[in-house]
Amino acid sequence: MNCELEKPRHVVRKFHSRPQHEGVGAVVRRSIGRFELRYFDPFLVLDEFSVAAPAGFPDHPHRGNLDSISSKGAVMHEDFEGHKGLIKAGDLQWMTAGRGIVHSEMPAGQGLSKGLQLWVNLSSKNKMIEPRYQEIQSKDIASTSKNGVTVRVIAGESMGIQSPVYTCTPTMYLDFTLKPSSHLQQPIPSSWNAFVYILEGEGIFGLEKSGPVGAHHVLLLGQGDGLQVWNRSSKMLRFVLIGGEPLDEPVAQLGPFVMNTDEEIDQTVDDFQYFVNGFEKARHWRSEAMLD
Ligand code: FJE
Ligand code: FE
Repeated sequence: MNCELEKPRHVVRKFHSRPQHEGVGAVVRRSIGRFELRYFDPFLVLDEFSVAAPAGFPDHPHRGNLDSISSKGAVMHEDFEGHKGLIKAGDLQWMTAGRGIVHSEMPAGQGLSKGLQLWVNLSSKNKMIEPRYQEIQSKDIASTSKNGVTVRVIAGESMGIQSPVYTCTPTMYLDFTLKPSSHLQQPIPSSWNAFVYILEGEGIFGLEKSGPVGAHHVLLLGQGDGLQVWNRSSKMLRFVLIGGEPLDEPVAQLGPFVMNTDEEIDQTVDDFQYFVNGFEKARHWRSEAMLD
């Protein structure tokens, strides 16, 4: 690659994500957001999900965070604003919950729906914005390949290409595939927190002398201006590199409600219960998934 890093980041913590139950009958591997790793500013949750009907994530609310789904196998999404759509294999949905959303996320079609769900925190000034969606079909996700390295740019930029997704909290989300014997150097803004989640194969991350790490591991990166990765195995290596500007604000969280103070959480619970301040439409709405 054409860029030389001055201070490559090293891996400072490593966790293996085991399957756990979430939603209704669904199984996820949670990396960020698990007990030992409650919060990695600005990231609240990263789940690798693998779900088949009738299991899924029926009607539930969000406030104060945004979440993205990138899927491998279809997920049907619908919300109380009447927004509805199928997230197909390779597609991306970036939802900014803001002041409030109630939605359902259910697998569609035969077999397993797999993918990643990331929850990014919003700064105090953005927590109560109007909810919005950005949906991008697989064919429209910016992608490029060079010297055995392929990147799909979900958010941010890499290898000279840029994602059209706008993120309120500055975020980089890159989906890399490295052929055997390939090497990657990816710049990351020095003030950002960043981590890797490995989906397939095994790779050497950070220090060339370190041992290879395999699928379902999350690697938190230390300080520096970028990341180096080597694929010395005989198989494809696939991982995501996710980074974000830390908010450096207090976090008060009750499940899908993420605010700054306990008072704001109490207010949110009231708002949801009494259908006010953004939750008006929750009074009469049920997803089709719930009506079946
Ligand atoms: C949620 C429990 C949940 N990971 N991965 C509590 F499971 C969820 C939730 C999800 C989810 C949805 C998809 Cl499609 C994929 C997920 C958790 O919906 F929001 C709360 N509050
Ligand atoms: Fe949700």
